[in-house]
Amino acid sequence: MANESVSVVFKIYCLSVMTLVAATYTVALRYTRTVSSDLYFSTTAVCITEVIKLLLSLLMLVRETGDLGRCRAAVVTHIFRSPRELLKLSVPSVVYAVQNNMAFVALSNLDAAVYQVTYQLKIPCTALCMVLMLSRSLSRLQWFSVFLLCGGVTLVQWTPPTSSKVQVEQNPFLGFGAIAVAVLCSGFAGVYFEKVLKSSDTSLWVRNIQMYLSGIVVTLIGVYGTDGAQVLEKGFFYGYTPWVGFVVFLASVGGMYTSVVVKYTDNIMKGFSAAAAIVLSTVASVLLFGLQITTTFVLGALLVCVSIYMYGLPKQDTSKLKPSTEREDTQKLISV
Ligand code: NCC
Repeated sequence: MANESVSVVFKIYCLSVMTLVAATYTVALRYTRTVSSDLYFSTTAVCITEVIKLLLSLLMLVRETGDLGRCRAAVVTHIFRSPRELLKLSVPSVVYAVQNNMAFVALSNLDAAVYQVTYQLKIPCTALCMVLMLSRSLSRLQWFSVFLLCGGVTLVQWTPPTSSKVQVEQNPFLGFGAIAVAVLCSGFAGVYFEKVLKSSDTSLWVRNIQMYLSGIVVTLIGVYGTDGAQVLEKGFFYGYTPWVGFVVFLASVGGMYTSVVVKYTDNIMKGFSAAAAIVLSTVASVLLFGLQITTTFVLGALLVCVSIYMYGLPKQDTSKLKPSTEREDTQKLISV
C-alpha cells in the first residue's frame, strides 16, 4: 500500500483540486466570519469537519477493502485492538485541531489575501520539520530554493490591500499570532502524519480514521472549553447558513485531498506543487479567459519556476555519499 504507484495525471489532479479548494476555502471562511451578525461558533465547524472526514474515510475504506465485512475486520483490528496506534495518531489530531481553529481566529481578524501570503511561511517551517523529524538532508541550494519559493508564492498571490469596511471588530495582532501558531502546527503535524503513514503498510484510510476519531474528541473538548456555555444556550448549529455549510464541505474535501497528496508525494513536494498549480492555473486563465496579469505575478511565477528547478538540482558535494536520495528527490519533483 505504502509503495503503491499512481499515474502522474492522478497526482496532478489531486494537487490541483487541493490547491483550488484551499484558495476557495480561505475566501469563503473569511466571508462567513465578516458578514453575519449571528456569528456561528467556529469550534463547532472544526468539529463537524472531523466527523465528515471520518465518514468519508470509512466510505473510502469500504471501497478499498471491497466489502463491508472486510472493512469491519480492518476497523476492529486497527481501531479497537490498536490503542497504541490510536494514541500515536492523536498527536497530529491535537495539533491539526489547534491549527484549524487558528485559521478561524486569523481569518476573523485579517484579510484573506494577507492570510494567504503570510501563511506561506509554512513552506520553510515544513522543510525544517522534514529535516529534523525525517532525517532528510537539504543542500544549501535546496534551502535557498525553499525560501525563494516562499517569496515567489507570496508575490504570485499578492493583491494590493483594499480598505474593506468590515462590520465586525478586528484585532490584527491576534490574527498574526494565530497565523504563527498555524504555521508551526502545519509543519509539525504534516511531517508527523507523513512519517507514521510511510513507516508501515497500513492503509491511508485507516490512518485517517485513527486520526479523525481522536480529532472528534479533541475538537469537542475545544467546543466546550471555548464556547461551552453559549453552545448549550444557543445550540451547536447556531448561526449556520448555507455558506457555513459550504466552508465545512470545503474543509472536509480539502483535508481528504491533502492526505492523498501527502501519501503519493511528500510535504515539501506539496508546497512546491501547490505553488506550480497556482502559477499554471493563472497562466491557463490568461490563455483561456484573457485574464490580465500583473508584474508582481510574473516576477513571482519566475521565482517559483527557478526555485522548483533549483530544488531538483543534484547536490554536488554530497552526491557521492547519498546518490539515491538526490536522485529520488529530483525524480519525485519531475514525476509530480
Ligand atoms: O495547511 P495545511 O494544508 O498543511 O493543512 C492541512 C489540512 O489538512 C487536514 N488533513 C491533513 C492530513 C490528513 N490526513 N487529513 C486531513 O484532514 C488538516 O486537518 C488541515 O486542515 C496547505 O498546504 O496550504 C494546506 O492548507 C489548508 C488550508 O488552506 C490551511 O490550513 C488554511 O487554513 C488546505 N485545507 C483546505 O483547503 C480545507 C489544505 O488542503 C492545503
